[in-house]
Amino acid sequence: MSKIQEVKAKVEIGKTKLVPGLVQEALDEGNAPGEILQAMVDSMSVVGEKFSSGEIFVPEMLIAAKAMAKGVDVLRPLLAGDTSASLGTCIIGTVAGDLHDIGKNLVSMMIESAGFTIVDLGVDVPAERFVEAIKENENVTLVACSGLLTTTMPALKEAVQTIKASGLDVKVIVGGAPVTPEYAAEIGADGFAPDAGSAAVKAKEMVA
Ligand code: B1M
Repeated sequence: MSKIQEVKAKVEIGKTKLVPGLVQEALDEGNAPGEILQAMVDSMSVVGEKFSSGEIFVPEMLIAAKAMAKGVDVLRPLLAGDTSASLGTCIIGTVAGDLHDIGKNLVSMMIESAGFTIVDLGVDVPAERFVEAIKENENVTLVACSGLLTTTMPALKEAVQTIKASGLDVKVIVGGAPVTPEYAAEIGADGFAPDAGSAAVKAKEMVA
């Protein structure tokens, strides 16, 4: 089994202590950080499928997520790149009712590397909290809202509409597995991205 396959297999079964070392070994073997990250993203798809089919339950899903987060920590310095430019501050969070943060953290890392200062509000963020954070922080140019559940898509809509109703001059980007470009447009977001890499590109375009 290649090191990348080992990383994938160990993330799937939530081997939190083993994953960082395996990720490092995969890097030492010359594998690209993006390739290792993709293997871990693929693991989470497998975990999701196993959860859907009743083969595993929430605790197993949770430890797999923790294992992936530990692996991402090893890759972070290699993926984050140059953070010297300043495109202003980006407030980021996962919307109310939603506790998923792996995708949001990847998006945060990539947007930071595009040249934004990040203020991460975490998960389960009420709509009004985004507005407070825009007011509390200097030079906020962008708000990034993540949502992973079909049941929290209305919370995404509420977040965007509350930010827009505040009259504050910021752009709003949304994304997450159930979000489509059509839904993003329908709820009044200024931008949408399907993944972390394109979120960084889009974020830059939006504030240019
Ligand atoms: Co949850 N969960 N989960 N879960 N979970 C999903 C999302 C699910 C698809 C699994 C399944 O059934 N197959 C399903 C949702 C179904 C649906 O809504 N239709 C689901 C469910 C049902 C639930 C619970 C309701 C289960 C329960 O309690 N019965 C519960 C809800 C809790 C809550 O939030 N209130 C729940 C709980 C959890 C855990 C806490 C155990 C854990 C999360 C831990 C954590 O995040 N710290 C968890 C996990 C791990 C998953 C899966 C397996 C993996 C998610 C993940 O991290 N993927 C997931 C199945 C799956 O995704 N296939 C599942 C990897 C990550 C890199 O991808 O987050 O999609 P993703 O992010 C991508 C893009 O979406 C995009 O870029 C990212 C990187 O490229 N993106 C953006 C994300 N945000 C963006 C923002 C942007 C732009 C792009 O701009 C701002």
